[in-house]
Amino acid sequence: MKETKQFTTVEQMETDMKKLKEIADSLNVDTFEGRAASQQPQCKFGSDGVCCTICGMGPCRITPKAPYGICGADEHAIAGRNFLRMAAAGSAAHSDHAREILHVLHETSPEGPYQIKDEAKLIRLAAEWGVKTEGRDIYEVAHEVAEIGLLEFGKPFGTLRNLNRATKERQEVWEKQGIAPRAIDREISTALHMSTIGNTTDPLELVRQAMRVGMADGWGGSMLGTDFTDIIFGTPQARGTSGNLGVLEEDQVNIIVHGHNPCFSEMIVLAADSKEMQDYAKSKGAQGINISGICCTANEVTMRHGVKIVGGFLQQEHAILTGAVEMMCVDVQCVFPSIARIKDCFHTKFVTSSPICRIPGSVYVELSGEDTETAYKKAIELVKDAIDNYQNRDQSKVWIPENKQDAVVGYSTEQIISSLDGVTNSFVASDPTGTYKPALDAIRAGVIRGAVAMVGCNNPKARMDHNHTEIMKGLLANDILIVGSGCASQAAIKSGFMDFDAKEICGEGMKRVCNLVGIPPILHMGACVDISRMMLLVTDMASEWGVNTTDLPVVGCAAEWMSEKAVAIANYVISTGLDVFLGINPPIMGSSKMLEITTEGMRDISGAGFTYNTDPHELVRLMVETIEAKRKALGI
Ligand code: SF4
Ligand code: MSK
Repeated sequence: MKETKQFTTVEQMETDMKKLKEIADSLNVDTFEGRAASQQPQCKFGSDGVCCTICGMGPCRITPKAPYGICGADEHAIAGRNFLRMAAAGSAAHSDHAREILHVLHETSPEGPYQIKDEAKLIRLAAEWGVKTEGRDIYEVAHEVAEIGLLEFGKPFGTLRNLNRATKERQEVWEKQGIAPRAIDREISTALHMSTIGNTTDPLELVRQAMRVGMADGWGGSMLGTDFTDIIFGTPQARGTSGNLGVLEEDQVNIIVHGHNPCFSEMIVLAADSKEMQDYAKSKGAQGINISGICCTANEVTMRHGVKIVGGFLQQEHAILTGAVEMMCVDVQCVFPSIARIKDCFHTKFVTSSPICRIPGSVYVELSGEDTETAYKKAIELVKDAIDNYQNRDQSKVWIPENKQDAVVGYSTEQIISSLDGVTNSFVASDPTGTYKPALDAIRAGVIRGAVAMVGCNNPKARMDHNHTEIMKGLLANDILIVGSGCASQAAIKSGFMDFDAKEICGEGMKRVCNLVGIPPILHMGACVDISRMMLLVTDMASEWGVNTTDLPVVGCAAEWMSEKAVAIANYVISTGLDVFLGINPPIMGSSKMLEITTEGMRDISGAGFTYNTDPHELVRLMVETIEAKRKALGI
């Protein structure tokens, strides 16, 4: 008889983290736990969103005794403007990342180092955008498509071309409600302009622009980023990997990639895979080169190469504290500047690569989208440097936790259709016009009750991965399918919930579906930008079913979010018609109107809204309630 699967509990992960924190303490270096403690109590004005620093007359803080800022703005205006600025910053981060990818696409060539891996996807996109492909060189097509894509950032007229991909109903809602995004940069600029001193103070209109700038991310920057990353590096397919701090290897050269934009990490993976570097590592006494990743760069390279996941956002410092890391290579976003201090206690080299993410104490090796020719050469030099650094590792300082779990990752929409087609239809990879029918049938029959997109970060305001994993267990037990991205996905990987064997924690219906389709109960859909894949998934499901996206028994959940990007994401998910459940309160609680607008008023705009609750079990109850209510409304 098959043994019962051993999952890794949050308590086990905490034990590992505690031991590594003790190592930090012994070295007299700070980590997030100590810094979070030293920030307590955190400023209530800030956490309620009623502190304004927008102009030089401030800061202004709203209290019962001082109900207005110097300019006369009230708490609703201040919290609304802060909320909008978070959404704008998040949209800027995802979209600028996408712009970089488009520049890389523009530089692709048959000689490399960046090439076209998914020609079929490029041709489909070219056809969608009216770009001639017949008889043309594929790179010529790629460069023209890249130019058109780049125009989406600053075109003076019209709305984003990807909005056409949505259902007719959504397109009409967006148009009617004034949230159909124009050029991406314009929405970010408008958001900043609207929220300067002396402009909009109506919180409803500030939220409306937050939705529009969020849409510029989800259906603009993020969607472009995802499509073109697939075209350059390949559309993800299901593959095996493993995750948690235990993936670091004692007898290999450990290189960690971290951040979001895979252009740098892809080159590192390629370089480390080369025979030249593998042989060089052996010549230096190592058994090989072990690449692992943190945050969304890890999600990108695991989906395309099976690269191991060393951990999520809150484990980046602890990975270095194992003493076993020769080099950490970062690109953009979610990088703790404290890495520069921690690495000084070890032999670890800390390499930054983007002009967007400059950190004192790091080695800077620039890799820009407009100058890609030398990228591979630079990656080879870095990998060689990491190998040379192996001999500097102080074995007496090495402690690698044992916990790690196997996982299956890489569920792009194309892969999901392919898996489903394994049940009923035949699938042609070059033309994924497949069907979600088996999934829809399972939902209609009630075998699966619905689906939840679990996304987002870790946040010291909650126990690391506790909200994620408790919610995952609760949803799966209720026969609710989960699709994941970002650090939420990594929580699932580290716990063992993304393994085929994980179905034993599911209800009977989910178990049957996992067995029949041959999938794990939580599908890894990628990085934060890949939440755009989820938008297309729900759009296609709604179209195939003949209902609106708001009718689907599907919701989103960011149980431990922390980034401004999550605010942008939540706004586009809600604009797409899906309710969003947050496990960390956003900084708006000091405004009764913002609370009302985001939980109720948004429903009048898009048919969906926020629910806030910091108790993961309550969140499960609320999501199940919403899903069941949607089922009832559908008559299923
Ligand atoms: Fe104060 Fe108004 Fe300036 Fe904000 S914009 S800092 S509320 S004066
Ligand atoms: S990496 S944005 S901590 S999910 Fe995308 Fe994780 Fe959140 Fe960064």
